[in-house]
Amino acid sequence: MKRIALIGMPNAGKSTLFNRMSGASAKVANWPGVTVDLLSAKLLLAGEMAELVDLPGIYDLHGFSDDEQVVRHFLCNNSIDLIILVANATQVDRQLTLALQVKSLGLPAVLLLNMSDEAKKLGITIDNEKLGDELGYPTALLSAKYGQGYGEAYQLIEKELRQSQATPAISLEKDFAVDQELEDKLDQLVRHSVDVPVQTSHTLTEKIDKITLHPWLGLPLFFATMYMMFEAVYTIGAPLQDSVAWLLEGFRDLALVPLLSALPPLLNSFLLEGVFDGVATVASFVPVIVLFFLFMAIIEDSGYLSRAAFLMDSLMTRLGLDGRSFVMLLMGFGCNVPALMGTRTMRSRGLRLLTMLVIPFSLCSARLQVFVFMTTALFSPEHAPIVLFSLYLMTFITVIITALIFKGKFNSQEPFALELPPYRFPTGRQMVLRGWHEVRHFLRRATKFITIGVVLVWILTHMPFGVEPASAASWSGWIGEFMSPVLSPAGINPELTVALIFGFVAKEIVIGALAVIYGLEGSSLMQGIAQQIDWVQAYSFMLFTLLYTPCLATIATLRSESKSDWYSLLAVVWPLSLAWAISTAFYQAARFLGY
Ligand SMILES: Nc1nc2c(ncn2[C@@H]2O[C@H](COP(=O)(O)OP(=O)(O)OP(=O)(O)O)[C@@H](O)[C@H]2O)c(=O)[nH]1
Ligand SMILES: [Mg+2]
Repeated sequence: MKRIALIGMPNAGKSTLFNRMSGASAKVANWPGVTVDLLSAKLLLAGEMAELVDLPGIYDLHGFSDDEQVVRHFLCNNSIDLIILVANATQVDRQLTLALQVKSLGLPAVLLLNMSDEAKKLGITIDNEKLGDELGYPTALLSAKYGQGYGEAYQLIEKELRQSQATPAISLEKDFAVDQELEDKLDQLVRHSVDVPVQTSHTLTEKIDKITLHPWLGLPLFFATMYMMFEAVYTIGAPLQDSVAWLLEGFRDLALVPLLSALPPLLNSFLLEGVFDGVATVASFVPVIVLFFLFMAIIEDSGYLSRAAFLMDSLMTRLGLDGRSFVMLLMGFGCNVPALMGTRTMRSRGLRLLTMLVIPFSLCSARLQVFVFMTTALFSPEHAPIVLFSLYLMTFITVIITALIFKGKFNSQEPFALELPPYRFPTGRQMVLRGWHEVRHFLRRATKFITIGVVLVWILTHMPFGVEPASAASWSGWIGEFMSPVLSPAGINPELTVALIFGFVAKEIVIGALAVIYGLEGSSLMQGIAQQIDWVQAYSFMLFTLLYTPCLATIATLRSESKSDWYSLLAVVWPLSLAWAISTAFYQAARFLGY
């Protein structure tokens, strides 16, 4: 099978093109360093199946950060039939160095000058035929996002692929042409075929930046935006969740209950109160999660992330972190795993380890489900969004505490230069892809962890045979009892304890587990819990859920990215201790104050 690789500088639009060509839903965002790992897809090109590989962005082939190593490693270990060089057409003068390096290695390639829509708006004209002739690579103008020039680019790729011979894996030790020589060549290329108006500026971007980057308005505006986003997720999401839960309840009562009634009671309870209640309770949150990711997509794809990095950089530096760490924390609101991997762009190991230590405090979408559930059950609709936002603030408080304590141990001097990309607006297509990606991600986790988790919880609550489910005599009762000296100071009762234990595997299981433990589902589960615990206990439980040891996938990623057992142990034990300390302090203080 022929192999094609996408190579280009960060944020040039490789993943956008990859998605367009293969129909995949690789993550796209207006931030350099989104793709940090190989991603491949198969597609029919020039009459045969080909493998298309999306790679992390690189500034040049000499780079040594972990994401750049991925590219080097790929080039050195795979034969490649064609390289698609993706360059940002508004920055040809800087982006062609890479093309020249690839050329000097003698690799077959086509050059696509992407973002031609932006170049056009800026009045930049590029004679792509001439540029291609001088460079020695077929060249086309393209807008991967909006589709202009896509047909031509596609034909070009097919034509080259038919002609090209696989080149064996290359050795990057090989000397490139001397850099000065490349520089001169680049100068000449640009002078002959690119016409840039004397003054180019993204005027709209500049206007917006006057407000968003305002010295004292910028940060409050940023936090207000985030608050509005969470408020919107809650106010739109909670009713959506409600309706899905209502539909699932209807399905249960009208179809499942009669259907399963002939089964022996224990099996009936296993299927209905174990598998169905558990999984359905978690599934009812899918709309909230999709909604949340659509908002995140707007923030990420607009370029506001880079502004956040800019605004927070000096504060973060005082904590031993930098603007990129802050952006990774925000990305962690979606899922901690890709955020942890996103730190690969950092060259300093100290900075990387410290950032990876704080990312798991980021309130990910799995935890969001638990909190939407708990706040809806125990707080009024006016208070719920504020409670939710306070948990997001808690993320930052614990990040600050952690960074201050550990910054001496993981220090770094890596300078961080930030380029602010122009504002871009996500297209409907990108939003649909993103939403779909999240639904699939959920289904994968559902089949992998959530079902197994709720089944295990059912077994624990119903064994040994004949006990009152989830009573003190059941296995789960024993576990809750056993752990109670540790968790009762935090106001966490035995039922919640069992849910927390399973939340260690994946945080979504927490609500699934509660459904199974209480033998209830949907709105009746919320009422059931509201009768059992008060808001102080609920908030303490949420604090614990937010902060304690991240899920298994996060731990596995921490281990594989750090390659250190000691570090991984620290990353498990520290959040667990902090979770206990903070929830206990909160609970005791609240009770002391008479709440
Ligand atoms: N205006 C415009 N924006 C584009 C185009 N192609 C991509 N973008 C935007 O550019 C940004 C970066 O796109 P990505 O596809 O994530 O870029 P990438 O090269 O994969 O970036 P890394 O993975 O970080 O190396 C996103 O905001 C895209 O929506 C285009 O043709 N025109
Ligand atoms: Mg990418």
